[in-house]
Amino acid sequence: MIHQGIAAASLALALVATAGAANVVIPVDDAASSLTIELCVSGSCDDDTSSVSGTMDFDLDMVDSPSTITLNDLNLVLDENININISFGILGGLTATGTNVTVDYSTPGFSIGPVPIAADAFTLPNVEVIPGGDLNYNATGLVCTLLTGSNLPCNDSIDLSMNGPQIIDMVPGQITSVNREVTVTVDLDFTAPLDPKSPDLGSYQISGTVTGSVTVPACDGDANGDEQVNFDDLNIVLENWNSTVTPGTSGDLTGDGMVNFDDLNLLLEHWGEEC
Ligand SMILES: [Ca+2]
Ligand SMILES: [Ca+2]
Repeated sequence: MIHQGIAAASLALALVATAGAANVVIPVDDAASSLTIELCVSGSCDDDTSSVSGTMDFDLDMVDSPSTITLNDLNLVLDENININISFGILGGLTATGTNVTVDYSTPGFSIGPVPIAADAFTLPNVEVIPGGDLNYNATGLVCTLLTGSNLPCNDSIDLSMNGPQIIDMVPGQITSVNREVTVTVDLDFTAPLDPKSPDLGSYQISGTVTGSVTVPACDGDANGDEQVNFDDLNIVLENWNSTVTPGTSGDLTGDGMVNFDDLNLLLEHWGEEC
């Protein structure tokens, strides 16, 4: 019964949290987004950077001047191969190529947030991601000996998803919304072992900044910007009835600077809609 109570309370909270939320699916701007993979073996490291494509899926409490943000999904794809070369000179070394590397939100359907937005900034806690792709490596000399000692071959392909999900304690982000164009930027940084069974062997770190923008279509009939057309909007229209206002504000839904029957008609046409 306790569990049922908690489940019911969680459901009620979820319903409250999603009421009036605007969903924005943002294509990642590959020209302004990049992730770096640094591979470290036996204390020596090398890194390579790729531009990033994909999508980010968020909910905002409102499109204009949002005060909360919720993360629904992340699907990030590294556009280029990652080439790593760690050399110990005459003692050998390791070359590795990462192909089709991805970073995906590992629990779609289980959202994080809403978290508050303050001065265009927010922090998403405990974001669980799962890296994907293949890491083909070739080890010689000392590194090969180390791998053999961990019962790993000196030449192999590692499926990066085999390590399972990785939890990023804090993902800082920034958001701006101007004329319904929403831009979100997040900073990712996490480190995972190369082989969870041999954590001393080495690790890789994925870090970088991912950003993108999307223009959210106008929500006809929505006077208060919460992406729903209901009594809250009707009240705003009635409060400003027959007034001259700044166009597009204070219940002027048609953008002509007057609050009158044209606005009421538009509101009623879209009554009950969610944008
Ligand atoms: Ca509204
Ligand atoms: Ca009007």
